[in-house]
Amino acid sequence: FAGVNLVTENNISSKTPWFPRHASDLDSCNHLMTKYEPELDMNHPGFADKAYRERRKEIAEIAFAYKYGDLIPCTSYTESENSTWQRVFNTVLELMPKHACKEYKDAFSKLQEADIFVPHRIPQLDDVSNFLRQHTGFTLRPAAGLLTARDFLASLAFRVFQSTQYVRHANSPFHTPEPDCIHELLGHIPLLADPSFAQFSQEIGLASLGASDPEIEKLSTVYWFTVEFGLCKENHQLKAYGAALLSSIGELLHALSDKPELRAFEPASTSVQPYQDQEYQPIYYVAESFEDAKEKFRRWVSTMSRPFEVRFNPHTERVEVLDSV
Ligand code: TIH
Ligand code: FE2
Repeated sequence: FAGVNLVTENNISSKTPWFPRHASDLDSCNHLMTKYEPELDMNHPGFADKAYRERRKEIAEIAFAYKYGDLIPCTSYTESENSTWQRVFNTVLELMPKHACKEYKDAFSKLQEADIFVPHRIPQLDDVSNFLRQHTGFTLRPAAGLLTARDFLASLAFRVFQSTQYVRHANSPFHTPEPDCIHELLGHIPLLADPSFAQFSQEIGLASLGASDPEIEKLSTVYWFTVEFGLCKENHQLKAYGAALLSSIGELLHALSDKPELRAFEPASTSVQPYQDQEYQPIYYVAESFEDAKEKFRRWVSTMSRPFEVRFNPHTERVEVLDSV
């Protein structure tokens, strides 16, 4: 690291958007995107269901009150919520052996052994957070809904994953247009327990700190086509690793059918591919492996315009800013 200096506050251009420097700064990274809230979106299955909307609000209170260092309060889920979980959980069990990547399956087994993944009850975020901490150092924070890309990606830089805690509407168990805890748990959690994937996720986060708006847009598009909807190869077969595929049997089967277009993951082109988030994707990107995706991502990130580099110090949970000479 010869020639690399820590920069002082003043060396960061005043044009650089604010970004969190310490994990506790994530207390300010909880801005919500309102586009899918059940009150506002007429297509949302909860739009006409007042009790559902009330329940969502009740659970969101936990996230609004949460501060760095708190335990994540338990939610006591209703019988109907647990049964929605069970329906999705059972289909994942059925489809996973054939369609999920190896890393997902391995971590899934560990979550079952730890009694965190069981069919009849929704896991509590605090138990999941402790599990992840022991495997990759990732932890969870409760989120009240879909966050802005900037806030969501920033938390990944600290190995913090912002997770919703409410449950999708009982009428649409197999696909929802917005994240819910079933998506977080069955989609994201297993891979966040995999060291290589955890590293990839953190690097997307680090690249986002202080990035310009157009760069954030590109990074969140890469996130979309990898972490959410990614496919990969395994012994010449196509497997799913994207969380939104693994938590939605509807879309998983669509992705692996002959309907969508498949392209090789290439950050420069993937990052500018427009996507839609209401229906199944028409295009998916295929990675050779996590290691290969990470290599390509690193090379592409190094072409971004940010005039400084960052590195995460896990002992202090602080992001250090370095001059990039
Ligand atoms: N479509 C996912 C599901 O049904 O589980 C939820 C989503 C997560 C991110 C985008 S959509
Ligand atoms: Fe997600």
